[in-house]
Amino acid sequence: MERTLLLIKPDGVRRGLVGEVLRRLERRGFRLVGLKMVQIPRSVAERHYIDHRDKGFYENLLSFITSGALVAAVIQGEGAIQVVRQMTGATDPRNAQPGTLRGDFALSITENVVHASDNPEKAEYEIPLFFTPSEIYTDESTN
Ligand code: 3AN
Repeated sequence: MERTLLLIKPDGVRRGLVGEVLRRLERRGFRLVGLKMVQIPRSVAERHYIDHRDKGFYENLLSFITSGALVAAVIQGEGAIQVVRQMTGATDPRNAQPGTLRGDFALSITENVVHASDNPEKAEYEIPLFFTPSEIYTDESTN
């Protein structure tokens, strides 16, 4: 079964959107198999955003993502990577469709509420940055 990493970024936590985001994902039929609140150190943020290290917005991005607690979740289900990305909406919230998380809750490209892995290789890279294997609850262990 496919798994993806979903982050509710510090702005989403500060604005009280944790329940709303998780509710939408669960209602869609996905299962939460990992969940934690954590303020990540710069070293984890650097690894998470390694693809953006040469971009002009990189330092801003790092200071924002480390600015407060975030909620990290491992979401499991059929087509999780693609479907959760669709539910997230476009990176620039001005282009995000209404009905998506960013389309409903964001206007800023930096403070855009959520992150979701954008392909299987990324999901495989990102999940272990936030979760050890024993923090992921498989069907067997939760049934
Ligand atoms: P997504 O989060 O939709 O996968 P990415 O991976 O292209 O988008 O970008 C990662 C994060 O970097 C975005 N969520 C956003 O916070 C930030 N970001 C991307 N593009 C810009 C930009 N042009 N200006 C400022 N921040 C940006």
